[in-house]
Amino acid sequence: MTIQQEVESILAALGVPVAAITKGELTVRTPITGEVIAQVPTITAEAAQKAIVQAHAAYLEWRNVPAPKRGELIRILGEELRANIEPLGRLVTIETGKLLSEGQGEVQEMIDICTFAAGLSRQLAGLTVPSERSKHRMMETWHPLGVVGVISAFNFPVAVWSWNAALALVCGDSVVWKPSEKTPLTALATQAIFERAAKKFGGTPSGLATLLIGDAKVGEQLVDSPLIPLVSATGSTAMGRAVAPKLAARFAKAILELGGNNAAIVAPTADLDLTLRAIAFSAMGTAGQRCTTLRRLIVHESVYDKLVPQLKKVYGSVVIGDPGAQGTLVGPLIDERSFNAMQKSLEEARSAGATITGGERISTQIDNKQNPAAFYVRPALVEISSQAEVVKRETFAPILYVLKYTDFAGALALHNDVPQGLSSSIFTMNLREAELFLSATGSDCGIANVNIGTSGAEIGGAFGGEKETGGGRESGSDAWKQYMRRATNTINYGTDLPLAQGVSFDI
Ligand code: UN1
Repeated sequence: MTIQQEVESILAALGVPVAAITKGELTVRTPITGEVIAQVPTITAEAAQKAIVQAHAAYLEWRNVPAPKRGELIRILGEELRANIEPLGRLVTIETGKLLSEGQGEVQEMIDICTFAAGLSRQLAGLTVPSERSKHRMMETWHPLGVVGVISAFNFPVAVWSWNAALALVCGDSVVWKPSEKTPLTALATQAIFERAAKKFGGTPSGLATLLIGDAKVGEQLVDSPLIPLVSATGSTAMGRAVAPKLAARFAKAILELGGNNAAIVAPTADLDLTLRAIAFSAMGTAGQRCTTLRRLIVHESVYDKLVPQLKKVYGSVVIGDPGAQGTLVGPLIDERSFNAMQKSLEEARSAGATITGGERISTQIDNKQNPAAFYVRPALVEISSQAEVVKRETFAPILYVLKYTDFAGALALHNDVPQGLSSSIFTMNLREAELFLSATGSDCGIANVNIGTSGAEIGGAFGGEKETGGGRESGSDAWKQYMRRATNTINYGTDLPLAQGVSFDI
């Protein structure tokens, strides 16, 4: 069976009609071989506008459904995803080039957020606040917000939708989704799975969760629509820079999950065996294409000569190739553009005096064929003496910059001296260093870890970062509050009308 045939059979089994993937203007390729696997129709501006209006109507209805009932829809969605973890995970692998276990892991992340959101649907609770006035009560109520626009990236093509959609839907919102143009197939499959869940639930307002496949213009429609009070956008810092001011200008809310330039400090007492394994997964996993990928390693001079040669060995021997094959650890880059960007950054690092191991293109035979349109690379280890401009930039590819440090304060300064602030780690057995790293004067990131890598966060915590990463938080903890509006209520159950702050106003 060819990859294209496999894609068609997976999609048919998941409920996506063949016409939805054969007769369109958007060309979809698999990064595994670079071959075309589908032609997907895109939406017109008028149809997108209609869909947004329909989503608004759906919200007006859905907000009246009790929250625990809304949670039931998401519980069913989780069950449907669980039943389809293998085919959907495989489709994620085909469309993004992730390993099979990473593709399935992504679907597991969707299932986990559904479990979380179903429970949350009974916990959308506000505080009761003591009033300064006699016979008064104050409380807060959380209400549904409206239509939530979701713009997602190719690297987590379906999990990011689920983080947003599962929360938004239990919160009483409707969702309009514009996926990456590189990954419309997994989006179509997810939409079909959602529709099946909605049917099992007993029907939902039409347009409750809508998929809009199109280019950046569709994203702009979401950003500009007065019917959309919240846009959750994942992608580059450049995209965030374009989107944020537009949302601010119309006082809409934004959840921005943009670039990361994640670092780990390896201290003198680090458990080097564990550290090595953690670095390998964080830096090379998903071919360096996670926003949480480890991009900078700050190593104490006393362990540098022990750790770095070991790392070089791992980088030199890691199996690169078909992400669907047993034993592969590094799959392809998403496309040629990504490969060129990687080479450009490596060139820049070389000019800045770096010593580079790896980074070259690897030719991989898949199905006994050479695939000139597929881009496999050996992950690059780049030893560099200072944080040159290229180190401060996020290159979405497997490049790990390695820096040496002498004192802990210097390591922390290096760590925070980049424009991005998503994820971070320290490897140490020294309690003082670990606690300092997590303190207010330590890592300035939204995620700070001890003795685990920067990537692979669980859904239970709030996910996102500071500075150019955009400041948004998705997924667990109290991220749900962004998908609702808070009303503060004061109730007078007495016969007097005392005014706050002791103001008198006798008429
Ligand atoms: C992303 O790369 O956009 O923490 C999300 C992780 C995953 C999510 C990454 N759970 O690596």
